[in-house]
Amino acid sequence: MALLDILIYPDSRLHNKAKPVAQVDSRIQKLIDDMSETMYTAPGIGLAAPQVNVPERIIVVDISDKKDSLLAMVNPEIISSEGEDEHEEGCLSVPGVYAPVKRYKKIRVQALDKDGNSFELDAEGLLGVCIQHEIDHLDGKVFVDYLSHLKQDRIKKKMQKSMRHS
Ligand code: GNR
Ligand code: NI
Repeated sequence: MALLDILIYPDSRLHNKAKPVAQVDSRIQKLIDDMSETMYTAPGIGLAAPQVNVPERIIVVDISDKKDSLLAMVNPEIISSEGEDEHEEGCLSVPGVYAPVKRYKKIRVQALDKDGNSFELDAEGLLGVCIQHEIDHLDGKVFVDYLSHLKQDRIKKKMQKSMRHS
């Protein structure tokens, strides 16, 4: 396995739309392993392939305390949703920044698993938030895109400053 480098906002590659995976083969399985290792090491509760500069529709999520409940989703799609709720979010691509974002309260998601088999999942709470955050990354969206332009400008400056000092 290998640790992958995570792109940091504002990086234009975080704003590209990712392509669907045509076939879940050994290349995709290895990428899922490397993404999982990268997520657990960060540490984070989710990671989307575009964050590690792979423009394909793959996400990994694990919200468990013991880090033993890995969920890998290829070509995930929200097939139904209910309600709205606001949660504080953070992102490995925007380190040190936290802000509330409005999301669906409940979602039903369809995806392919690591073996290429289709499955559906109902999610709410932190799992639902995290899956919506990751699917946004596949569509080229970062959570700060939902904030005011003034806040976005402040965050960009903060990120550029921290890059200069690292
Ligand atoms: O580690 C993460 N924590 C988190 C907290 C609240 C809402 C969303 C997230 S996802 C984030 C990891 C990440 O950046 N995934 O893209
Ligand atoms: Ni993120």
